[in-house]
Amino acid sequence: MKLLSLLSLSLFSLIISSAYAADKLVISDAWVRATAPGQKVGAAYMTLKSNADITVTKVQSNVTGSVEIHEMAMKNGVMKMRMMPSLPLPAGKPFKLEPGGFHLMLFDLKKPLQAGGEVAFTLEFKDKNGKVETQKISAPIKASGN
Ligand SMILES: [Cu+2]
Repeated sequence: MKLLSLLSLSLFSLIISSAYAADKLVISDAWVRATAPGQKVGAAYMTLKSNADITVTKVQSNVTGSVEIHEMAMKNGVMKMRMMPSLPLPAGKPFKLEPGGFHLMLFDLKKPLQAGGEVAFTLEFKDKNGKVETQKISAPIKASGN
């Protein structure tokens, strides 16, 4: 009996710790803008929220080998995009990648992204101790965000 309760206790803590790891980075409202035939560049949007201070260091996708984190901002009256080598996410604060702002840029698309399809992403991030983890998400392809 004692052994059994000890076992269930360790099982319980195992479940708690794995749930915590999975919840560290929560991704919601992800979508990818459909592209026209011949269009080689696409964009993806999502809301990122972490329960700890983390930095997103790398994004991978199944539709292209080249994904960059971009910031879009008005500079001297001109809309410009800037590549972010990494994206710091403060704990508990939702961070939106949305049209006209931050986004994921998908380069060298092998084929058009058609509405109704899905794109898989893997986000790699590290915590403040440098521990690297990944989070996967599947994002629907849509003509617009609505
Ligand atoms: Cu861009």
